[in-house]
Parts: sequence; structure tokens; C-alpha cells
Amino acid sequence: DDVEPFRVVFVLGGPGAGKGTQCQLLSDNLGWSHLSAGDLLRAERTKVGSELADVINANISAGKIVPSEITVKLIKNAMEELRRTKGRTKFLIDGFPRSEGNVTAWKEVVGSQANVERVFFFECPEDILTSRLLERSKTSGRIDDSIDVIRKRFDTYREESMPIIEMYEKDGKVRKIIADRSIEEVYQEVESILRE
Ligand code: UP5
Ligand code: MG
Repeated sequence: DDVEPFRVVFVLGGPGAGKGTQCQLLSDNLGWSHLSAGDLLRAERTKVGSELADVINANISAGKIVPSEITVKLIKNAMEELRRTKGRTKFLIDGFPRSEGNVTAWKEVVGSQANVERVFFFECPEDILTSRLLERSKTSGRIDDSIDVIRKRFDTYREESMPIIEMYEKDGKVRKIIADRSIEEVYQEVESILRE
């Protein structure tokens, strides 16, 4: 049909890199809507009678990637809902895609309905990420913020997600952000890029 495609920015980077923090600030200040794939999965998991709860839980608690069709449908539904109810068309998609299967499912399910304009890559050393996540674990209630699962999340990130970032780098879509700086310094940079 003749509906304008969604405008999409993928926000990628390791666990604790600040994706959620920065996307929240960007959506508060600019006209982009924040969709965290992890938040969508965690919300689906707690829905009464959700048939997907067990599979989502099992993967999140093991630091593994939830089957791609589940995640991509949640993202697509969320974009369509926000367009229908609030007229939103610009989305920061945080923490997705993180595997080859995610990219394939996105192409199949969303495809030309969205233009992926750029990819933010938040780069940060693992020791800093670990200390951020352990600090957050005191209050987050996230089952995956324990040291054992954090290690598994890093393994998954290195093995499955880094190659996706490298693929987008070859396409020239990636803006690398040094994420090992204050929240304010990172924000200055991402905001100016998004305003370009
Ligand atoms: N903090 C943030 N920025 C800081 C800064 N500049 N200086 C100092 N501290 C900073 O930040 C993490 C913590 O650090 C916070 O306490 C923050 O205050 C502080 P946050 O903004 O939350 O970082 P973020 O990158 O969003 O970290 P998150 O833990 O959410 O990243 P993950 O990618 O690990 O988590 P996500 O929710 O995306 O995924 C969780 C799991 O869901 C995955 O492991 C996987 O099992 C599953 N999943 C899928 O299967 N598929 C998907 O597509 C997505 C998720
Ligand atoms: Mg997050």
C-alpha cells in the first residue's frame, strides 16, 4: 500500500553499554520513539496466559537470544500500534538485531515497511560493562544481572552480535560511539548525530 515506511535507527552495543539510557533521553528530547527489544520481551513474558513466557524466560536467564520470529513480531506490533495511536513513524530500536537470524527475520517480517537509516554502536570495555551491570543488579530486579548470566551475555554478544555490527559497518551505516564516558558526554554526541 501507500503507507510511508517507518524510519528506524538500530541502537547496538554490549550489555550495559547505555543503549536504554541514551534512547530514553533521545526520545524525551527529540521526536523519536524508543523501543527496547529486551523490554518488549520482558513485558510479553509477564502477560497473563502468554504462551511465549517460558521460551522467553529460558533464553533471557541463559543469556541467549530469543527465537527471532518472537522478537521481530513484538517490534513490528509495537511500531504499528504507536503509529495507529500516536502517529509515530520514527523509531530507535534498542538491542536488536543481535544475530544473523534476527536480521533475516527483520527482512522477512518488516522488510520494506521500514528504512534502517543508521546504526549506533556503543563501544565500551567489558570490565566497565560488568561493573555497571553489577551496580544495577542491586535495584533492577533483572534475572540476567547476575555475574554468571552477565558472562553468558558477553559470550553471546561476542559470538553472535558483533558480526552483525561488522556487517552494518561494511554497509557504511554505523556511527561508533565511545560509550565509556559520562551519560551527558555520550548524549551530546548521539543527539547531534540524530539531528543531522
Ligand atoms: N549507565 C548507563 N550509561 C552510563 C554511563 N555513560 N556512565 C555510567 N553509567 C552508565 O545502562 C546500564 C547501567 O549502566 C544502568 O544502571 C545505567 O544507569 C548505567 P543501560 O542504559 O540500561 O544499558 P543497556 O545497554 O540498555 O543495557 P542492557 O542490560 O539493557 O543491555 P542488554 O543488551 O544486555 O539487554 P536487553 O534488555 O537488550 O536484552 C536482555 C536479554 O533479552 C538478552 O540477553 C537476550 O536474552 C534477550 N533479547 C533477545 O533475545 N533478543 C533481542 O532482540 C533483545 C533482547
Ligand atoms: Mg537496555
